[in-house]
Amino acid sequence: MISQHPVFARAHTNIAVVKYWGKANEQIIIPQSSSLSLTLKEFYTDTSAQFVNGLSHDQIMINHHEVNESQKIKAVLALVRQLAGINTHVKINSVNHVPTSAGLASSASGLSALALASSYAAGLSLSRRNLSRLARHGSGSASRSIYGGWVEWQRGHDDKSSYAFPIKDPKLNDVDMIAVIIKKTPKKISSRQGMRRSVKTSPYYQAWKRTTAHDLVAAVHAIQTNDFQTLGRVAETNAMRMHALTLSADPPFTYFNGETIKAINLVNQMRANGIPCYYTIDAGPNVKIMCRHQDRLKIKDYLSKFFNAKNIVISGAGPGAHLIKK
Ligand code: 2P0
Repeated sequence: MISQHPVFARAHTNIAVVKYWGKANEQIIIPQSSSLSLTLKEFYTDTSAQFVNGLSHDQIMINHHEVNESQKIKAVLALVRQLAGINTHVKINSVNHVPTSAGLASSASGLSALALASSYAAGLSLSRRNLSRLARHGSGSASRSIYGGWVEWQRGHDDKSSYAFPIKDPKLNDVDMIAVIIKKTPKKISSRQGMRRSVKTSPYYQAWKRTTAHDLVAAVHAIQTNDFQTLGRVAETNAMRMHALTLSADPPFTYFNGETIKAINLVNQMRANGIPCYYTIDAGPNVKIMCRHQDRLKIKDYLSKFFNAKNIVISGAGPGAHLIKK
């Protein structure tokens, strides 16, 4: 039965250490390869959902603005209605505590929170696995934000087999991510367009698929054996190889800007000075620096000499998507 009251859910973003960059099926979002991420405590989306009889259309508010055209949101809502056997329209209110479209994966937290809030509001009680599959239909990376901590999204080969799950027995439990927020304006080439172009035109795409499969195995092993150095090396290499797919596409493009390169150089300097830290970069100019909790403040202090301290945000691991009371 559909809920008579709004249902509130919170989901946190995640940052991939082994990246998802390309779809095998664009319709239902089956990726070309598996990926691995850490869910982050400091960045999240709160979403409420209520199906209301007699409503003539879906009313969707994101950050207090009405949104009409969102393929990602429509994909999730269509599936929820199909699963619940209803035609009722819905009121959605979503607020990001993440800079939208700044390469900090607001779609991961947003679509994950939407999957939980809307399915629950429609009277469904989905398992975590099915929530992950539902969120995946909205946005690939959202499938991982259903869970907290270290999470793998297994590629699978169809709708049923492509879902995320938490890494078993993680031993690396003191990793923080330091986000250097370089630019908050929306990017010119969406992840969706960028990955499509890379799959279609980069001559390196097959090499990426081969190497990223090895990276995944190495990263999982590093997490399970408390091997921070290996995880960091794998994450950096994997991120740079992902960005090589944008540089090698036709026409080529990049999400980096000058400040991105500056942050990369600073990480290399800190490491040369004996501070263990590694960078990763998503589909935007921001740089996220992976470190152990004990080193986070000295890294922030050092970065603050070169970037505005307000734009340097430290986050530990966060929880999976959950319902909240308002
Ligand atoms: C990731 N990114 O693994 C990769 C790394 C960005 C770079 O997943 O088309 O919003 O909605 O499935 O998940 C961002 O892309 O793309 C992303 P869609 P999504 O986190």
